[in-house]
Amino acid sequence: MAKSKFEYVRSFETDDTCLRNCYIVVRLDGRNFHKFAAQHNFTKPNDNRALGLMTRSARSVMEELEDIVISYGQSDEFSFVFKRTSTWFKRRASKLMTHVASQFSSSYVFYWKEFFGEQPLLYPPGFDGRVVLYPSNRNLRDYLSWRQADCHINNLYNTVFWTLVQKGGLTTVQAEDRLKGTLAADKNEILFSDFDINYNNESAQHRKGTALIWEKRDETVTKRMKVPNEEEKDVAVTRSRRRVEAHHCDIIGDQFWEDHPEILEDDS
Ligand code: DGT
Ligand code: MG
Ligand code: MG
Ligand code: MG
Ligand code: MG
Repeated sequence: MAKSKFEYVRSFETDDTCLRNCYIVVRLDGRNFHKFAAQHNFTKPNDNRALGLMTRSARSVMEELEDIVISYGQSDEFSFVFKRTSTWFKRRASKLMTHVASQFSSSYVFYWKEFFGEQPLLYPPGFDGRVVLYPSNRNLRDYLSWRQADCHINNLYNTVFWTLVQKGGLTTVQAEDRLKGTLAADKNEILFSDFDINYNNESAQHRKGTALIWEKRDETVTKRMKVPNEEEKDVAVTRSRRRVEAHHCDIIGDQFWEDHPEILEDDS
């Protein structure tokens, strides 16, 4: 077909192909969720409706887009890991990132009611996205460890802070003062001694965040079947189905990765 004289503008497009053999990580983060959380009365420090909606939206991303092997979320962020051999959208960073961000954002709005009921969504939320490449399993695990460590540090701080305010009667300024310079052990001690709270018994979802992975599960359904020379009858049929499953466990140590060897591909 003849080309128009305008065709040349295509050559202005730049190549953003992700380097081969690398895991492609897309991390999304809610835009100005400090305000969004306040305006929608998110409970402090953790709102289970909001966390549930984030997880539901991430599940939709995994189910609708190809080649995501694990995703990890906490607070207003979610990271999606594409397998290193993925050729989805020719590994073009902008395509991958925008598909993840738009699928996630539309799901967040679409499923809002399932988690917030009659409480209205006051304005359209947005999420930023970035792409980072990790060339080795060690680098990828360290990336996910970094996000989970961030979850732990923030959640420990926020748990003590809001306990001091909500149960200890301190003002937010006093609570901030009380926590200045304290280490993790000190924070655990405040919770335990002053409020009889063992941090390790707090919600795993809040302490560890949420890892979503694909798992095979046997599913049994009863089917009405016509058996030769007999009348129709109910027969139990078991088949193996891939499903996205949520884990709220440690992903920094080796155990999780040994339990799920199919997530990472060989480094060699
Ligand atoms: P950004 O990302 O630079 O546009 O700005 P923010 O405000 O989204 O900041 P970010 O992402 O560093 O921090 C996340 C904010 O979201 C933080 O202010 C606390 C809020 N948030 C996230 N999850 C919850 C929750 O479950 N409950 C409450 N109350 N707030 C939450
Ligand atoms: Mg930020
Ligand atoms: Mg944010
Ligand atoms: Mg954030
Ligand atoms: Mg099109």
